[in-house]
Amino acid sequence: TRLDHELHGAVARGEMSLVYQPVVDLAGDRTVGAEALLRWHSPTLGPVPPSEFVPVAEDNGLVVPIGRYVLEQAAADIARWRADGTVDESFTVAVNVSVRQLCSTFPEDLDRLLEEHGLPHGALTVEITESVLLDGSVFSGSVLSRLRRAGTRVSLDDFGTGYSSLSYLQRLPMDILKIDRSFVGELDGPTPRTGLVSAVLDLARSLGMDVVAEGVETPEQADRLRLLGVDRAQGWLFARPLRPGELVAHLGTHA
Ligand code: G
Ligand code: G
Ligand code: MN
Ligand code: NA
Repeated sequence: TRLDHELHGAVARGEMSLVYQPVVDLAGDRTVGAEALLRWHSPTLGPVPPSEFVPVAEDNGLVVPIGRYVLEQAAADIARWRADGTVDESFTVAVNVSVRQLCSTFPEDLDRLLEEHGLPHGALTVEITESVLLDGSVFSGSVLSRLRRAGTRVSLDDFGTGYSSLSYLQRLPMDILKIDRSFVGELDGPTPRTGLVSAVLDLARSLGMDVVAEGVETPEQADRLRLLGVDRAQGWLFARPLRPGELVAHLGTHA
């Protein structure tokens, strides 16, 4: 296809970039980290969202070099921000990693990259989507264990939209659960549906996991999440995904 064709060489031609969406601590409204989100601006196709090109890149294998670009860019950005005092050592950047990328030489690549930039494993968090659990769970399980032994925190994205059962979560230990925005969206109005968020919180606590709520758009949603005891959140209420320079400016006023 056209998209497949244009995707070849897109990184080398400088068409890819990262934006960062702040993650806030709900108790203090402080920015404690950010999620790196990939952007592709093709000169012929225009902006193409990751939901369209990541699946194609998974199929044609380009997700490996693209994923390497994402890791390298995120590591370089965070190393620079730490060096110039924009962020402190507690600030973490979450990077989305696809199944195919995890199944390559991911842990080794990550170790080398962090060492090159003089970063501890805590500087980057690895975010995987729930569907990874279905897809070769035995292998990704060993990769995840290796990452976590080295000190990398692993986060389960889009939680609640897939099929992960309790037994998966017990067998594949992870550090953070990200509550999908579809559930956060039900926290508005006179009869908010808090049941699912409460259940996820209980589950996370029983497994010793932290929780991040995604897609927070209204003050009402943030208040309900605070009352329920959710630690951290991201969403348009706090900030949209920002270009690196915009994130630095944002941190100047929201750190
Ligand atoms: O804003 P947004 O359209 O960026 O993100 C949509 C989805 O695309 C995210 O939920 C995420 O799962 C995926 N995505 C964004 N950036 C990356 C990336 O760098 N790598 C991978 N594998 N997926 C990403
Ligand atoms: O990794 P993941 O699929 O969760 O990526 C987050 C996606 O959600 C990105 O595409 C991002 O642009 C989008 N997003 C971020 N904040 C909000 C929000 O408050 N509302 C909605 N609807 N989408 C958001
Ligand atoms: Mn994500
Ligand atoms: Na998500």
